[in-house]
Amino acid sequence: MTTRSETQSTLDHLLTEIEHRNPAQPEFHQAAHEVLETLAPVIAARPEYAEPGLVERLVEPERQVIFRVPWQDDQGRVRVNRGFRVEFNSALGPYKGGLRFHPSVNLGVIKFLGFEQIFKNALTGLGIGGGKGGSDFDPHGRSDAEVMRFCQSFMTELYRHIGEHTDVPAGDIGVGGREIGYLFGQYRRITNRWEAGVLTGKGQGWGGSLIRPEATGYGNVLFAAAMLRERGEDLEGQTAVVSGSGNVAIYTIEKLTALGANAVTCSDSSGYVVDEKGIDLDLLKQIKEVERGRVDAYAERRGASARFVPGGSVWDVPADLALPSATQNELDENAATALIRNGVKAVSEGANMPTTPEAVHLLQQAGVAFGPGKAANAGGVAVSALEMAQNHARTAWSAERVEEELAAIMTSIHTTCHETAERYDAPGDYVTGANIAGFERVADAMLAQGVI
Ligand code: NDP
Ligand code: 2IT
Repeated sequence: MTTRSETQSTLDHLLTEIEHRNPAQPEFHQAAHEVLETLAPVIAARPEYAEPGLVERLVEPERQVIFRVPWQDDQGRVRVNRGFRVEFNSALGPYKGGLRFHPSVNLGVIKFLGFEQIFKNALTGLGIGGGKGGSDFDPHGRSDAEVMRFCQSFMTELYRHIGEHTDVPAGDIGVGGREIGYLFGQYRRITNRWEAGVLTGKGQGWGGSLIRPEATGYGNVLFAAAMLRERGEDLEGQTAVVSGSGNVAIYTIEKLTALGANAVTCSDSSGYVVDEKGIDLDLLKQIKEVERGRVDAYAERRGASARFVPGGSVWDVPADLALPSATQNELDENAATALIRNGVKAVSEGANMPTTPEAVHLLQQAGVAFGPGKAANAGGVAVSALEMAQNHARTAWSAERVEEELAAIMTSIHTTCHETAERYDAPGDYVTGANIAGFERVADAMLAQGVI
């Protein structure tokens, strides 16, 4: 029987090896650290998980594709971007995970996202493996025609690697309904197949699921509510700070408002808006979803209750709840200190890895309920899997049915994380609970399927 400390030193050795084998990929190192630092108790307790090579296989993607994406801008100039798809783990089902179009995308970013996705998808309890992709293409300021040509070029390579039983991409930063439409069209043209289940997040008239656009934000609010319930509280009357103003942020604010909380902020890379009366969602949707504008326009048009703060940290705004919904490492030690000083009760991650490890530590030490993204934002990919189920059955469920299933999945993820944390002597530690529960499900499938 190996002890926890012997197991931890084996894992530490592996982490050093990961850093050497994957140079210049700090986000991937960070994601691997965050998971491997919590697995010693389960590996020490269950000898089958100490099998040589199991964790080593888990941290090595099954396949990584990198490709050139040439396209012409509206002036006829040829532009060249880089495309990625990292197919990380398919023990539980076809690779599943979004595509991110953002200038900061590189292989390390896609690997961190793909690695997180393995555990997140396992936690949903559904049959989906982990993958992620994207490009360093920046859609900001590009015309619809440019975005279409880019998506068509991107898919002209990606189509070889995906399929409803193989790998099923969806949206992420910079990829929403418009991009999924162009990508699906090109896939259909090249393959001459109506293969609805090859992409999720499709339009509702042509194979998309109701509630998929809302699912990540709604799910995160349900997860936050479940954490509060554990402490004998609910959302009613709580003030919430939300970062971002894209898909996840908008539907986080919508659900918070519906459940009686007051969401007072949103942000983008130019700064943040604070609105004492609570964010006016019709106005925010008009500016962001229709006009594709910036958040300062919200403050200009809203009137006296709102102001725009250029730059600055949204986490300085006093609140009971914080729901980071923009990007990785957006909530650091200083932000955590400000939130704690202002009496925050819960932080629930809508984005992937938005809280730095130091900030997570501070929040947990201060007794703040902390919901890690791989549990709290799993509602989006869960409804993607429900979209795949509807596509497979050539049917469409009602919004009520999808929302009921989403709520049941989020409750089950919360319970699983909570109970797993207790089982491994870390009561209330959702990070440990999520990592161990996700790991157990994937590891069991990998062990059963042999060394591949
Ligand atoms: P969107 O593209 O719809 O919105 C992203 C928002 O975050 C924008 O307001 C954007 O502002 C801001 N943002 C992005 N990058 C940065 C940056 N480097 N610095 C400051 N602000 C930034 O993306 P989503 O809402 O879909 O995704 C948000 C987060 O949620 C991501 O971490 C994503 O991985 C995660 N997620 C998404 C899911 C989904 O279903 N869409 C599911 C689970 C997690 P600006 O326009 O100025 O860049
Ligand atoms: O990070 C994520 O879970 C997503 N971007 C959604 C993935 C999906 O396949 O719906």
